[in-house]
Amino acid sequence: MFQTLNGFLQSWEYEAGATQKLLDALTDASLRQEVASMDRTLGRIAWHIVTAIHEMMSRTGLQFASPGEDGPVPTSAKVIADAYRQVNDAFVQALQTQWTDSTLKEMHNLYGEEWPNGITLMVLIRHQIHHRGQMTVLMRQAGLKVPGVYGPAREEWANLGMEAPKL
Ligand code: NI
Repeated sequence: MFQTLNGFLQSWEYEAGATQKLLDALTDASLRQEVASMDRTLGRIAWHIVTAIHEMMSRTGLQFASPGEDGPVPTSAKVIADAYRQVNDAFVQALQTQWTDSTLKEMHNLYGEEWPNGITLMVLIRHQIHHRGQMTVLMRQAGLKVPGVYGPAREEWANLGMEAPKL
């Protein structure tokens, strides 16, 4: 649970930056990558990450512009990556202008439970991490280079003058 708005914003800056790097690495063809025909494609997961910020945070009364969950998934990777950039900027600006530290203790109904906003922000981060992990697997399967998130990806070890650890 976040106690201060600044504490969240500092964590979120890194998380949103890592998400943006992944979205910027997508190609149009890769959006069709899927684990199985019953599962979400890479494009659908990426778009879910974009729209989930507003889907979740609007339940707290926070107001900012975002595409909705229900529209069709864009077929352009650039459209998805640019949408995340815009939604994220609007989200951060909304937090900075509409919330203070004390707003984090306010309770709202999220999916049938009462959560303080400080918890909702933590869940937002965890939800994004969960889907970002799914994305990195599908990105490898689609033959894309995957940027490192919490440490170097395979190709990035060489830039550090090191060999990737073998398992
Ligand atoms: Ni989800």
